Order: sequence, then C-alpha cells, then structure tokens
Amino acid sequence: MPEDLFVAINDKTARVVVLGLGYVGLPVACLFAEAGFPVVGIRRSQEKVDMINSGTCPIEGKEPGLAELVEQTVAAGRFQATTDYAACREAQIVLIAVETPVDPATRKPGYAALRGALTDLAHNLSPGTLVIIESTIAPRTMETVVQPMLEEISGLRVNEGLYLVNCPERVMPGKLLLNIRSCHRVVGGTSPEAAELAIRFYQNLVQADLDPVDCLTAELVKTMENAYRDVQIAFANEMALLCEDMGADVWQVRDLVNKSPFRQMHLPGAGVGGHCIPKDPWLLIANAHDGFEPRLIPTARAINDGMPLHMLDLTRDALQAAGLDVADARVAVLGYAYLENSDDTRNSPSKALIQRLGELGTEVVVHDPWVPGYQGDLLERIDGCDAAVVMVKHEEYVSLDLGALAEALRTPILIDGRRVYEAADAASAGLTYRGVGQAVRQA
Ligand code: SAJ
Repeated sequence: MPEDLFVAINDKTARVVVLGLGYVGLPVACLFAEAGFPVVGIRRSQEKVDMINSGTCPIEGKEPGLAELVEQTVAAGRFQATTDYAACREAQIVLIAVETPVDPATRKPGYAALRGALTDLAHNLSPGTLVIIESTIAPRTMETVVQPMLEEISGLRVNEGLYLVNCPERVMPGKLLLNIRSCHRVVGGTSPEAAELAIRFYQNLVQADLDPVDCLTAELVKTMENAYRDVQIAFANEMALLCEDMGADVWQVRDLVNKSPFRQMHLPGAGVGGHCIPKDPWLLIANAHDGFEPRLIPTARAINDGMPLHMLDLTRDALQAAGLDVADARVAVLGYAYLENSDDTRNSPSKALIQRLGELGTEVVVHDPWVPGYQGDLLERIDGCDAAVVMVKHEEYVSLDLGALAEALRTPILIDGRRVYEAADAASAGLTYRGVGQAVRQA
C-alpha cells in the first residue's frame, strides 16, 4: 500500500500537477488549490500561462466563481501555471485533462494531445505517482494506450511504481465549479488501491458519490451517459421533423408526452454541439470488435448533425415565400456558441450552418453576445438582413424586442431553432416565423 501517498493526501501536502488547463483542468486545479494542495498546472500556450499567473481567468462566458477562484489561489501562492513538463518530476499526483476529439472523417479518437501529454509526463514521472485521466476516452484506452505508453517510456510498472486511474469529468460550461463539487463520479482503478487513493483525493472536492470500478467500466459509463443523451436528443429532433411534416407543434406534443409517467422527451433544436455529446457516442463504439455493428448510435448522430441543415431549409423556404433566393440574401445567424450564455464554440451547430450558407454564396452576418469577434449591438448587426436565424437561446435573444427586430430587418423573417419565441408574438410583430418542430404559419 502506498502509505506515503495516503498520508500526503490526508495532510493535503501531496504535490499536484494538472496537465491541460482548459474547461476541465483549470477549475479542477483551482479547486484542489483552494482545498489546500500545492498545485501546478501545465498548458502549452505561454500566453494563457502568463494570464493565469497574473491571476486572470482565460475562460469567458458566465462561469460563476471561477475568475475569483483563479485570482485567489494564484495570489495565495497555491496555484501556478507553467509550460514546462519538468514540473511533473516533483508531482505525487498528476491529473490529465486534455482534449480527446474525434477525427471528422474516420470517427476514430484523435489522441494527439493525450499521447503528447503522456509522453512528456512519462519522461518526467517519479516512482510512486498517482496518475489520473480525467479526459473522456474510448473504452479500452486505459488498457491499450495509457498504461502501455506510461510503462514503456517511464520504465515504471503499474501498481508497482505507478498508480493509474480513470476518473472522467462530468462538467458543462456555465456550471464548471458546481458540477465538479456536486456530480457523482466513477473512479476506475487499475487496482482497488489505486481507486481508493483517488477517492481519498477527490473527497476533498466532491460532495457526491465516488464509485470505485475498473477502468473499462469507468470508460463505458462516461461515454455511454453522453451517447444516451445524444440518442434522446435525436429522438426529439426526429419527432420535430415529423410534426413539421404532419402540420403539428412538437413543443405542445412534447409537453403532453412528458405528462405520461417515466417519459422525459428531450428538447429538439438547431443541432447538438459541444466537446462531449457529438463526440462521445463515436468514442463509445470506437473499439467494438469486428462483427459488432452499432446501428442506433450512428443514426442518432446523423439526425443531430442534420439539424443545422434543417435550419437552412427553414430559412430557404421562408425566403422563397418572400420571393428571395437564399443565394442572394443576407442572413443573420444569432448565436455562435454551442450552448446558451456560454462563449464555448466547440462543435457549434452554427458553424455547420454558416459554412453551408457560405458555400451557397449567401452573405452571412453573425452575432453572439459572448463570443469575441461577434459581439456588439444586435440590431445594428442585423440591419438590412433578410432573415434572423436564432441558433442559441442566449438571454439577450430571449428578451429581444420583436418589433425592433422586424424594423431592423430588410425582410422580416425570423427562424427559431430553440423555441425562444411564441409564433403568435412574432406574427403580431409583423415577422414571418418558422420554428423547428412547428407547422408553417403565415405572418
Ligand atoms: N441539446 C439539445 N436538446 C436537449 C439538450 C441539449 O439540442 O434536450 C443540445 C444543446 O443545445 C447543445 C448540446 O445539445 O448544443 C449539448 O448540450 P448539453 O446540455 O448536453 O451540455 P454539454 O455538452 O455542455 O454537457 C454535457 C453535460 N451533460 C448533460 O447531461 C447535461 C455534462 O453533464 C457532461 O459532463 C458533459 O456533457 C461532458 O463533459 O461530457
């Protein structure tokens, strides 16, 4: 049993290094520093490292408590950032929270960042270190990538000189600190002792269940929970398309469906973005053996990926009804983040819509109150546009004055991808309204 490490965790003297200081690594690093541990974060960008060391949080968007926590923990001298992996030599606990995207062509995991972090860590790994992978990974990655790489490069053996755990994060932008503190976690250990060490460590932050399991189970739980959500959203989206086809309102149908016990139909919409839900279903099935043919997951992905193009169809139809060709129109896309009130643009459905509009030759104007480059006065931005296409339910759009919108537009068309507005309100403001899952109504 690694008694020294147990003692160091209990005393909060264990030296912690966090690899990757993004949406996951930064809050987790600050929270362990706040809990009393000495924490060093490693990030490859010198500019972000400098920002953090000056006490400035590099993440924008509504992120309650994070900016203050960065400032406090840096000022208290318990948290600092660096680009230098030599910091790992002193570490007793290393957390890896780097991105694990999926290759858009092959749908297979792109582990460049993970492999890079593992290589640099393994060259600087000291005996007795606990290494925790927080990044989301395809099932069997711990066994086939993480463990072999660390063992081969460092010369240490798992559960002899090295303790290895997969403890996948469960955070969403806008609730980073809250999620880390309050979400249950699975702790996948390469041995029960490794899982127990990690549980003792996370108990300093997490006020929820920490369930010890093996690595494969942890990898499956994380990717399956997000695949479940993707499939649920795909169902809602297909029902939205069906209701449009049949002349009904999916939002009303959904409310009534959900009155039936044990039904929790998700929200249809303009698409599914982010770094997790569109990607984790592919990770889940990436290492299935030949002969296992997943059917539901690729279908759900195709439905959800099709929603931004459905937004284009709604826009094209409304423009056509007004006598305009989409290629000759000027279209305003409202919302560039993938989630409301966030600056996070990873896999944003808006990107797919904007790209297709660009290919058609449409002039596109983009607005987002949170994303640098697209901020500014909304009504000024959309002045002279032929349609406003709402992709994200940002607060600023919820409180939009529809009369002023109709006045600013050259052609008063509103396409609603998130059921932000009532069709009747849009109509009385003089707007032609089309919404995902809603039968066509005339202005
Ligand atoms: N969306 C819909 N309909 C819905 C719900 C979401 O179209 O009913 C869309 C959103 O607009 C967004 C995307 O899906 O574009 C993803 O939204 P999300 O609410 O699932 O949020 P994420 O991706 O930021 O975070 C998810 C979270 N999962 C949830 O079940 C809420 C979070 O708990 C996970 O930890 C995170 O993925 C992750 O890291 O895996």
